[in-house]
Amino acid sequence: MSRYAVLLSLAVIWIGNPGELVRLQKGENIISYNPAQLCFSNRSFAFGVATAAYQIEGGWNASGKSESIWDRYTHTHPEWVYDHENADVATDSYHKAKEDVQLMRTLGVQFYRFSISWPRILPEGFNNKINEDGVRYYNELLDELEGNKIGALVTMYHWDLPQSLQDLGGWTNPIMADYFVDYARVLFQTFGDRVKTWLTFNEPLTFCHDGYGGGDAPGGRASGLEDYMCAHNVLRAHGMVYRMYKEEFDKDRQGYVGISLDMPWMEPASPSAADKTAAETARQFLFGWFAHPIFSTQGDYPPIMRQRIDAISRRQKFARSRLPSFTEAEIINIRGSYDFLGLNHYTTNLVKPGTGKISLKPSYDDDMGVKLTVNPKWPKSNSTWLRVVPWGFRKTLNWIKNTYNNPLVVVTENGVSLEKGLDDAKRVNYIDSYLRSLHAAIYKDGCDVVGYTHWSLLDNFEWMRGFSERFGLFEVDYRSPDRTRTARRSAHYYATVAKTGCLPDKHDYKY
Ligand code: GBH
Repeated sequence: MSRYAVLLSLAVIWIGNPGELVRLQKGENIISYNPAQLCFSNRSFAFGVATAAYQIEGGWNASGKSESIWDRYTHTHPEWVYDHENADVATDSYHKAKEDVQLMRTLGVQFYRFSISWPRILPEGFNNKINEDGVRYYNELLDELEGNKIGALVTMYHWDLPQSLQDLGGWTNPIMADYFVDYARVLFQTFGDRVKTWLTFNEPLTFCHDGYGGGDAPGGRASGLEDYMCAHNVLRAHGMVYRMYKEEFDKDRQGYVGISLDMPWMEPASPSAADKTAAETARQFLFGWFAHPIFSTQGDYPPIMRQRIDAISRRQKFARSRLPSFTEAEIINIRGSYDFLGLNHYTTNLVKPGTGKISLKPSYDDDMGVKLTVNPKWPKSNSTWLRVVPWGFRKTLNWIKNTYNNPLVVVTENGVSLEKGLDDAKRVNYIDSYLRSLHAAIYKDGCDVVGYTHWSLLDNFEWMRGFSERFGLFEVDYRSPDRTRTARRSAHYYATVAKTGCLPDKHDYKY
């Protein structure tokens, strides 16, 4: 078997044990690539699992926690959720920190990506009142992780805005950026001694586009307006938090702040020039919207968004573009505000140009002007939007490498939803095929990826789909008061990957 060396600029991020140094090195290194056995080189590549506060914690009003926009939404409009459920209890992880960490221990993962609930830490939304029991819970979780030598990658915002702040306009209100900075400062002060790797936001595309532009909480349903306002303030907030962290908390440059952005691969529906252009436009609208201001050398919104939205706004007789403008100072503040890029990747779409019709009513879809489809032959999952297309992962990573000068990437989510059941061979195949694609992106193409996070540790509340879509390595029995967790076949498979750093032969793990 031919063994050959690939020269790549190696950047190592250690999502280490809390309390230990998190180190980042950039330099030249040689990693050997052996196609016979796919290994992720050495322990500098980390495997983890992810969850999010609202989806697992439960304890929605326990010990001082206030209402989030998702509590309000699911309580007032249960019929908007597929199975009319809510996450009042969810997997009850608020009472099961120890048990959850034990699950991770059996997986042998190097880190846990979880999110902190803003309304649990700051019930008023503001930093005038800190909820001690909220702090206690995350301290307990961090202690437990440390005791089990599992690192922490912490998301500050995974969609559960305090309702009190939504009452002030939420992310459409520019002042929200200041309140987010106040919240982030509390997190750095309280947990920053142990947590060295942070994500400001999870998927602003989803919570701005689906939440403010569409029907997800808080249900703004103002596409082409509120979604752009939300994104604008989120980007400002992200830049401000990054700078604040570096100035106030990270003098010795041992901490890392990034953001998680989601990107389905956008594949041209045909090799035609029109389809290729449409696919690139879609990438810029979906990913570039957030990535261009932060990760490109120019900063600011992608030129194609500026052009299209300005022009369409004019045709709709708006006095100004519906896409807000940054000040020069904001552009500079946001540009380069990252230590790494968090990528959430699940699936692929085919892209061709849209009809070109522009309605009078503002619409993000009209602004983007493309038509997204899938190849009906691509294997299905239990989510309509998610088809299994492993090669799209490699293309996504290469596009990021080429577009943003090969930034340091941590895959912060990847996974698949299936029916209930422990023998989830399809999930094993999904992970295996996506990891092969990731491996090629790193060792054949030189993409600078240093970590992989599986979504999810366990089944949880899947937003608008309630409990009907299951993404867990561990199955959760929602009918048992204990919310009993049971390892699926994929948990055994993933444990082998996480413990050895190599992809086993499919029959080479115990189940
Ligand atoms: C992630 O988003 C989330 O970060 C995570 O919380 C979630 O549990 C996980 O995915 C699994 O879904 O129903 O047709 O309107 C992934 C990106 C964006 C995919 C919103 C689903 C809704 C499509 N998601 N999208 S649709």
